[in-house]
Amino acid sequence: MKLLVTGGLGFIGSNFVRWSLKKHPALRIVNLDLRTYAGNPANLKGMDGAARHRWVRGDIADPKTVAKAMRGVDAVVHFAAESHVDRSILDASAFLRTNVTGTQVLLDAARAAGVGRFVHVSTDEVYGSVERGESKEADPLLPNSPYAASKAASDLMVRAAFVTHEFPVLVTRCSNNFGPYQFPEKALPLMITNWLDGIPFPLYGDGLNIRDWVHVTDHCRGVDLVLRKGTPGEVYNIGGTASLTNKQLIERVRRIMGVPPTLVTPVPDRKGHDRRYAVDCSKLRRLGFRHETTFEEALRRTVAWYRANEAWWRPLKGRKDVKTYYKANYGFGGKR
Ligand code: NAD
Ligand code: TDX
Repeated sequence: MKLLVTGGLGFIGSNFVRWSLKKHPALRIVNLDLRTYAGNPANLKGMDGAARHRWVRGDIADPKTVAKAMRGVDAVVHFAAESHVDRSILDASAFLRTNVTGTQVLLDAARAAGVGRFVHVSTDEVYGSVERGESKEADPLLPNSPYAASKAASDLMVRAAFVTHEFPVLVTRCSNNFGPYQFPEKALPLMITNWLDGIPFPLYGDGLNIRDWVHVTDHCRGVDLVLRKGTPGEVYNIGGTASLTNKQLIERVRRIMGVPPTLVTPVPDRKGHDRRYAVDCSKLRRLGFRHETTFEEALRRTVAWYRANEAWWRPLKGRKDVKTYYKANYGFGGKR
C-alpha cells in the first residue's frame, strides 16, 4: 500500500509514520508537510523503514503540490493542521487556510486521483464542552475555539465529499494525546520541560477543566484500524483512559518528577476555555479497538523521554519565534 500522510513531521503524524512503517513491512509513505513551526524532521530521525518514507515539503492548500503528491497513492491519512488552541485565539487566519481550505484541496485532489480511502483526523473539541456524559459521533458540532471551529468546518467538508461525490472518507475524533515529540507549547510537554528547568507551569483559571488523555501510540493504532476496517462515510471517536482535571494531571506529573507545588503558577484563564471533553468510543471498540497502554506507565515513560531527549526540545524552546509566541500568550496580564 502507498499512503499519503499529511503533517507527518508533526507530533501525531510523525508517531504514526514511525509506528506504521514498523507495523506494516510492505507499506510506503509519502509525507506531505510544509514544515511550519510545528513540523520537525528530527521527529523521524533514526526510524525503522526510513527507505520506504519520502518527505515532500509542501502546502496542503496548494492544489498543484497536492496533485503531484497524490500520484499513485492508494489512501490518504490527513493529520496536517494548525493544532494549538491558544494560537488560534491570538490569530485564526492560518487555521482557516490550512484546516479548512487545505482539507478541501486534499479532498478534491484525492477524488480526482481515484484514491480508495481518505481518513480525516479530527478532534473531540468539535463537540464543544460537555458538562456531563459522553459525546457520540452523531451529536451536533458545537465548537467554541477558532481551532475547534476550523476542525468542525473541515469535518463538514469531508462529510459533504461523501454525500455529494460518494468519495470514501472516514473521520476520527480523538481526545488529548501525549507522548514523545509533542511540541512544547501543549500542556504536558510544557509542564515537563519547564519543570526540568525548575520553571513554574502556568495553570489556566481554576485548573478544574477536564481532559481525557490518550497515549499517542493508541491514537495511531485507532487511526490505522479505521483506515483498514472502518466503514466509508462513518465517524469514529477515539477516547483515552484517564479523564483528569488539570490539577489532577499536575499532581500525577509532580509525583513522578518530585517537584514542589510552588512550581505551578495560576494565570488568567484561556478565553472560551472548554470545561470538559469526553467521548463515547464504543463504535471504535466494535471494530476491535483496545487500548494497549496504561496511563500511569505511559506518563512515566513520557517524562523519561523528555528527560532523556533534551537535545530535541531545548532548541525548540530557544527558538526566536517560539519565545515570541510564549510572550504573546503568557506575557501580559488580563484575559488571554
Ligand atoms: P502538530 O501541530 O504537532 O503538527 C501539525 C503538522 O502539520 C506539522 O508537521 C506542520 O508542519 C504540518 N502542517 C501545518 N500546516 C500545514 C500545511 N498548510 N501544509 C502541510 N503541512 C502543514 O499537530 P498534532 O498535535 O500532531 O495534531 C495532528 C492532527 O491531529 C491535527 O489534525 C489535530 O487537529 C489532530 N488532533 C490532535 C490532538 C492532540 O492532542 N494533539 C488530538 C486530537 C486530534
Ligand atoms: O499553559 C497552559 N496551561 C494550562 O492550564 C496550557 C498550554 C494549557 N493549559 C490547560 C488548557 C487545557 O485545559 O491544559 C489543558 C490542555 O491544554 P492543551 O495542551 O493546549 O490542549 P487542549 O486545548 O485540550 O487541545 C488539545 O487536545 C485536542 C490539542 O492541542 C488539540 O490539537 C486537540 O484537538
